[in-house]
Amino acid sequence: MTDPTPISFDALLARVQGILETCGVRPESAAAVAQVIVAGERDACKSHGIYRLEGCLRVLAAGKVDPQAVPQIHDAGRAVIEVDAGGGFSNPAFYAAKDLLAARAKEMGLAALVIRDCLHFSALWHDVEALAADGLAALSMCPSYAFVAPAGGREPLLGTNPIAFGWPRAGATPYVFDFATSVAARGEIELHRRAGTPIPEGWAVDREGKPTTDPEAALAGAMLTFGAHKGSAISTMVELLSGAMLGEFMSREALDFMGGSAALLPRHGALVLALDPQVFAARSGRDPIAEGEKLLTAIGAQGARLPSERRFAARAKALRDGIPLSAAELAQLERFERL
Ligand code: NDP
Ligand code: PYC
Repeated sequence: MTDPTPISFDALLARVQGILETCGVRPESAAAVAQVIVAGERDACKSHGIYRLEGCLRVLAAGKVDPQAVPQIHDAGRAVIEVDAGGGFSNPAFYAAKDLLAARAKEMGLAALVIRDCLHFSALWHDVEALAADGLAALSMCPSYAFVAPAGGREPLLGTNPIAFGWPRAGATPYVFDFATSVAARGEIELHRRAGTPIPEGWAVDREGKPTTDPEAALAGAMLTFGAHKGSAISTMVELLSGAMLGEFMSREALDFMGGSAALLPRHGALVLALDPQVFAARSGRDPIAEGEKLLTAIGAQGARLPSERRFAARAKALRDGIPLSAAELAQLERFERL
């Protein structure tokens, strides 16, 4: 096997954006989608890095995402702001409304962004990290497509339903966690399938409901929630808050809309909450960021790592040395550039 070839963030960004534009995506949307894909690759989040480009191109070719959609903001000056992605990608819709969401959270203490009718394929840490950079705590969640069995069941019904949380820190990278409520993201299982490696025990059951470490059998069967009934309940909450409550697809409908195929990325809504810790703590006379710091440093003092520490370390390395791409990944990029 040959060593990976390093490529700079800007060079990879330009190539991914160029591929999307060639496939008909309007430049502003291509830029937003490329940012989140390349940031995932830079941070060594392979399941939502450049591997996702292939899925985006497949949905574009299937006509299940509008590449020219321009996000429309609906703002009545209240705590809930809506942005209609118009069947386009979620990332440009988020970035179209992000500054308004942050300003409203600072004005009112908390504000919510409802993203309607979007093609959602990406990692969520990108959104909460951007809000934490504005001094805000943030929660982001969305349904996905129904490949996960509820705890105690064996039929796929829930999505891999990611949830991310961000908390600002003074002079440090924010506290951010971001995970699928299934044991692993579906993308992780797909990467095992491609590599021909087994998945760890406890990730999935086969069509007969039997535990499996075979990625093919897992993709054909049902994925499992993390933490048994606890993850199942959190996943259900994600369906209710970012599906039912918004009047947007839950994961079952999202899968049906894509013809029952995981080859196409899911289309539904998303919910992003932004909270200003300074507003919440104002009457206490205490500094919420300094208070939070006591906990976060105490965790580190035990030798435990914080979520996203691995990601931030990977980012620093990639920005210094380049983003390592395998020969197969480079060949695929070149193939897409010839489309
Ligand atoms: P992981 O299990 O890889 O990571 C989950 C989180 O836990 C990360 O914040 C990670 O930080 C942190 N973490 C991992 N190990 C430790 C540890 N030992 N100590 C402390 N923290 C730790 O994520 P998933 O596979 O569940 O999800 C991957 C991505 O997939 C997410 O970004 C998610 O948004 C995305 N996704 C998107 C979906 C969609 O529909 N759009 C659906 C499902 C998932 P670190 O990164 O630093 O390791
Ligand atoms: O990895 O489960 C996943 C996923 C679904 C949609 C985007 N990512």
